[in-house]
Amino acid sequence: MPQGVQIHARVQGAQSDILSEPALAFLVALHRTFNPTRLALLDARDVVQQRLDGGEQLDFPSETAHIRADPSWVCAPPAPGLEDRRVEITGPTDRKMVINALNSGAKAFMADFEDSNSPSFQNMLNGQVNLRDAIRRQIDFEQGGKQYKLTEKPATLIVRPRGWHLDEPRITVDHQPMSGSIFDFALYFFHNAKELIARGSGPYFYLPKMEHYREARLWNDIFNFSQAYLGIPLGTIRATVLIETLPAAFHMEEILFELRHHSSGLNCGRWDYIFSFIKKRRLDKTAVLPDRKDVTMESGFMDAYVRLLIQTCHKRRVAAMGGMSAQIPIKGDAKANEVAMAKVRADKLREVTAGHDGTWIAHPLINKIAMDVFNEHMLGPNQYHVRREEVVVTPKDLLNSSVPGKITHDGVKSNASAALAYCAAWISGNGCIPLNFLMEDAATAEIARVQLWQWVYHKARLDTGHPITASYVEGVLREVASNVKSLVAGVQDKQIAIAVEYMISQVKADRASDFLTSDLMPYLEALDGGKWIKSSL
Ligand SMILES: *[C@@H]1O[C@H](CO)[C@@H](O)[C@H](O)[C@H]1NC(C)=O
Ligand SMILES: *[C@@H]1O[C@H](CO)[C@@H](O)[C@H](O)[C@H]1NC(C)=O
Ligand SMILES: CC(=O)N[C@H]1CO[C@H](CO)[C@@H](O)[C@@H]1O
Repeated sequence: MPQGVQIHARVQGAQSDILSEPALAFLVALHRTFNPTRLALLDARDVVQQRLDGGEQLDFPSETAHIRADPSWVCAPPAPGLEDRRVEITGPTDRKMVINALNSGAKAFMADFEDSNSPSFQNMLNGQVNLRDAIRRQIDFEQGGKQYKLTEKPATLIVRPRGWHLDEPRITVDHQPMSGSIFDFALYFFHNAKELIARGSGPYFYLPKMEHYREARLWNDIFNFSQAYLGIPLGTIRATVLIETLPAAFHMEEILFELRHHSSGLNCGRWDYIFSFIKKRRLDKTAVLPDRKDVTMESGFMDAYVRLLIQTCHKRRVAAMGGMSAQIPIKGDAKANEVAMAKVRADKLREVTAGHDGTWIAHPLINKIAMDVFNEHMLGPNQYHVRREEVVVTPKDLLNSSVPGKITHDGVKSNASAALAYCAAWISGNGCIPLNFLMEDAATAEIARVQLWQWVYHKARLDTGHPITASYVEGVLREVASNVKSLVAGVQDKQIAIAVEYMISQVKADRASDFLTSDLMPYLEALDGGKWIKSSL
């Protein structure tokens, strides 16, 4: 073990190949070089939040006006396997899912260590093992008479590491927890970059939840360092940044600029964006939103951000990726299924006609629907020529919170139920659950959590005039708790009880927490058979 490293959880079987001595040495080098910057950038987020709490409004940064005004710079050309991204499938990294997603017919698979994954150490390490084996085509297996086998031309693999705010508390370096982002990125890169290049692909990433262009600069510095460390050419890595926080919408050009040697575009992370919109403007009474189902892509602030993202990406010649429709197929009810699939089709049509170069799906059976829409309306590999020069998006547009809709008892109830079900599942080691035929991940659960907080904090009222008080929401949470077991397979009473207490404490809090995934992290300890140190956050 390199000096200064400690592992605080059980590591067994193939997992120990992932945490090999040279891989740990790489983690240590990255941690010592870059973790101080990460911590400083997280502190800077708090400073921005305090200013917003004090009534300041977000704006495009003045110090980088010259970067936005300079038409001459463009991003790196598409790397092998990323030339045409019309449909990308996303999902966690279990072995079966990895095979099904790579075989789905989608152009790319975003293998997710982030919001659709519960970050128990077992999940993180097994995911690395599965990706390593998939890249080397050593992943085929048989179970219950069924063959799981990679096809000849699997999707291009893109990996999403955790965001900057998450620690990896099971590994400490010099008694400090590692960064979850660095851990996920580094292990995947270290074990697979050369193999991917040799097979005609490359190390590709999706980068989540950034809030400032300096956070993109940190990623770029890590990319340069890592490519030099392994001796592969600078500019081999590609990264698509999810624009899914409100502050990042004001930094789109700067984020592309920082990553321009490694950028493969931006993506509209719509669910986290709604979550961030509520959270960043938590004290702003004018930002209170109606029921989650009313906050659609046509809402003023959502529409403005989509248009600005497409315009920005095409100006800099990279992909403007669309987002996820959460609908999944409804088996055994043809009529309901047709309604759900029509929603997916309409959403994909909106994206392709707006100028997006590709979109996301959460289920293999949706691939054909999305593919048909894009094939019909996007004839070449991308739509970079759709420049959207007519688009003018102002800060006011990005902050336009006038969304038609109401807050209803049903809205409170279904959000309470979604938040509880998700938190309970997450604690049990599952980060992605189908609920009422929608795929819920951490981002959608986060919307439910902060909406409940926002309505209580701002003393909002239901459409009936009934005040939304903490005790009313507490009553709803306790009432719907009894249904959670029937909603999600495999959760235990203890986990539901933790979720209920957590959500009640959130609703009553003076401020909702930043992330449920940080708050609930200590409960995952039980799954890892070890006693790891508490997260530093
Ligand atoms: C990172 O690498 C690129 C080449 O891909 C180079 O142009 C750039 O200057 C490097 N950045 C830093 C901060 O070293
Ligand atoms: C805000 O967005 C709505 C669409 O949801 C739009 O009708 C309205 O004109 C916008 N308001 C302003 C001030 O631009
Ligand atoms: C009415 C409303 O907005 N309810 C949403 C709350 O969250 C659940 C969980 O996914 C959704 O299904 C509802 O649409």
